[in-house]
Amino acid sequence: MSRQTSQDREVNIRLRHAIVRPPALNFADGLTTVDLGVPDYERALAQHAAYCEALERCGLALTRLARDARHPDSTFVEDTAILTPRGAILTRPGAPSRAGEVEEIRGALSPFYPGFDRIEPPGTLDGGDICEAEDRFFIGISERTNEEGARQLAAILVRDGYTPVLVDIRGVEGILHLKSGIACVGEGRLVAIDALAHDPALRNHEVIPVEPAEGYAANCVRVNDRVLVAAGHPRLEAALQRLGYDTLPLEMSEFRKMDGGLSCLSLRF
Ligand code: CIR
Repeated sequence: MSRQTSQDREVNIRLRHAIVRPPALNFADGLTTVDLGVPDYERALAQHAAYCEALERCGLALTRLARDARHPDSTFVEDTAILTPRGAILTRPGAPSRAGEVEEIRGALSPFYPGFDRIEPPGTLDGGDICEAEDRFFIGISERTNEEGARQLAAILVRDGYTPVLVDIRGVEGILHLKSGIACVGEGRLVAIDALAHDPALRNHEVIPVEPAEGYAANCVRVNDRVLVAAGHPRLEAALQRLGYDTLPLEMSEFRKMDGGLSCLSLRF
């Protein structure tokens, strides 16, 4: 492994790989809670292709999985596994229609990890509820991740030397997952929507607030030297740039219609 810079250590180790899966033709049959209309399939494919290209520009080698029409939400690969520099944990997605997505992801991760921990019944947990922030992991308890799933993951993380921090988002309106509302951009900083910005769980971080009109953009993603941001959110982008971040805006309109954000579209490690 190549030498890490001090900046790399602060955002954990430098990312090398990502797993992605384009949306299947029946992508619009997936789950959604928002009322933004039916996604345009061709546009979704084009946005996904631009997203993959952006990850490659950030230095990642991609494992591109085939489209999977058995699971209309399968483009949101992030929900199926938690990857840390010390191990891989297969999740147990909270939506029954997504349970079958995990096994195939295990196959795709097998070349990279010697073994896997798993979230076991009755635990449920979606990767979108887990936010890695240097040596701590925020674990959202949500409609998808139950207390038992959070407890199991916390035990695995403690075993591996990390600090788990639980954040109950069941009362927070308008977000499906914890990472719909917060993101770690490195250097001890979190981006957060209003409803979470003052949560005591975040007190060890500097919070970059996202104003309500730009709430969707809270799901941004630090990838090595860049921060991917959903296009059309100039105030958050400017705030990040003022702090020295090199932002990379990406069109996400079609994934947003299905409750998806930038982080959901890849597993990065
Ligand atoms: C779902 O409801 O499961 C998908 N339509 C969206 C999943 C988004 N995933 C994420 O935020 N990590």
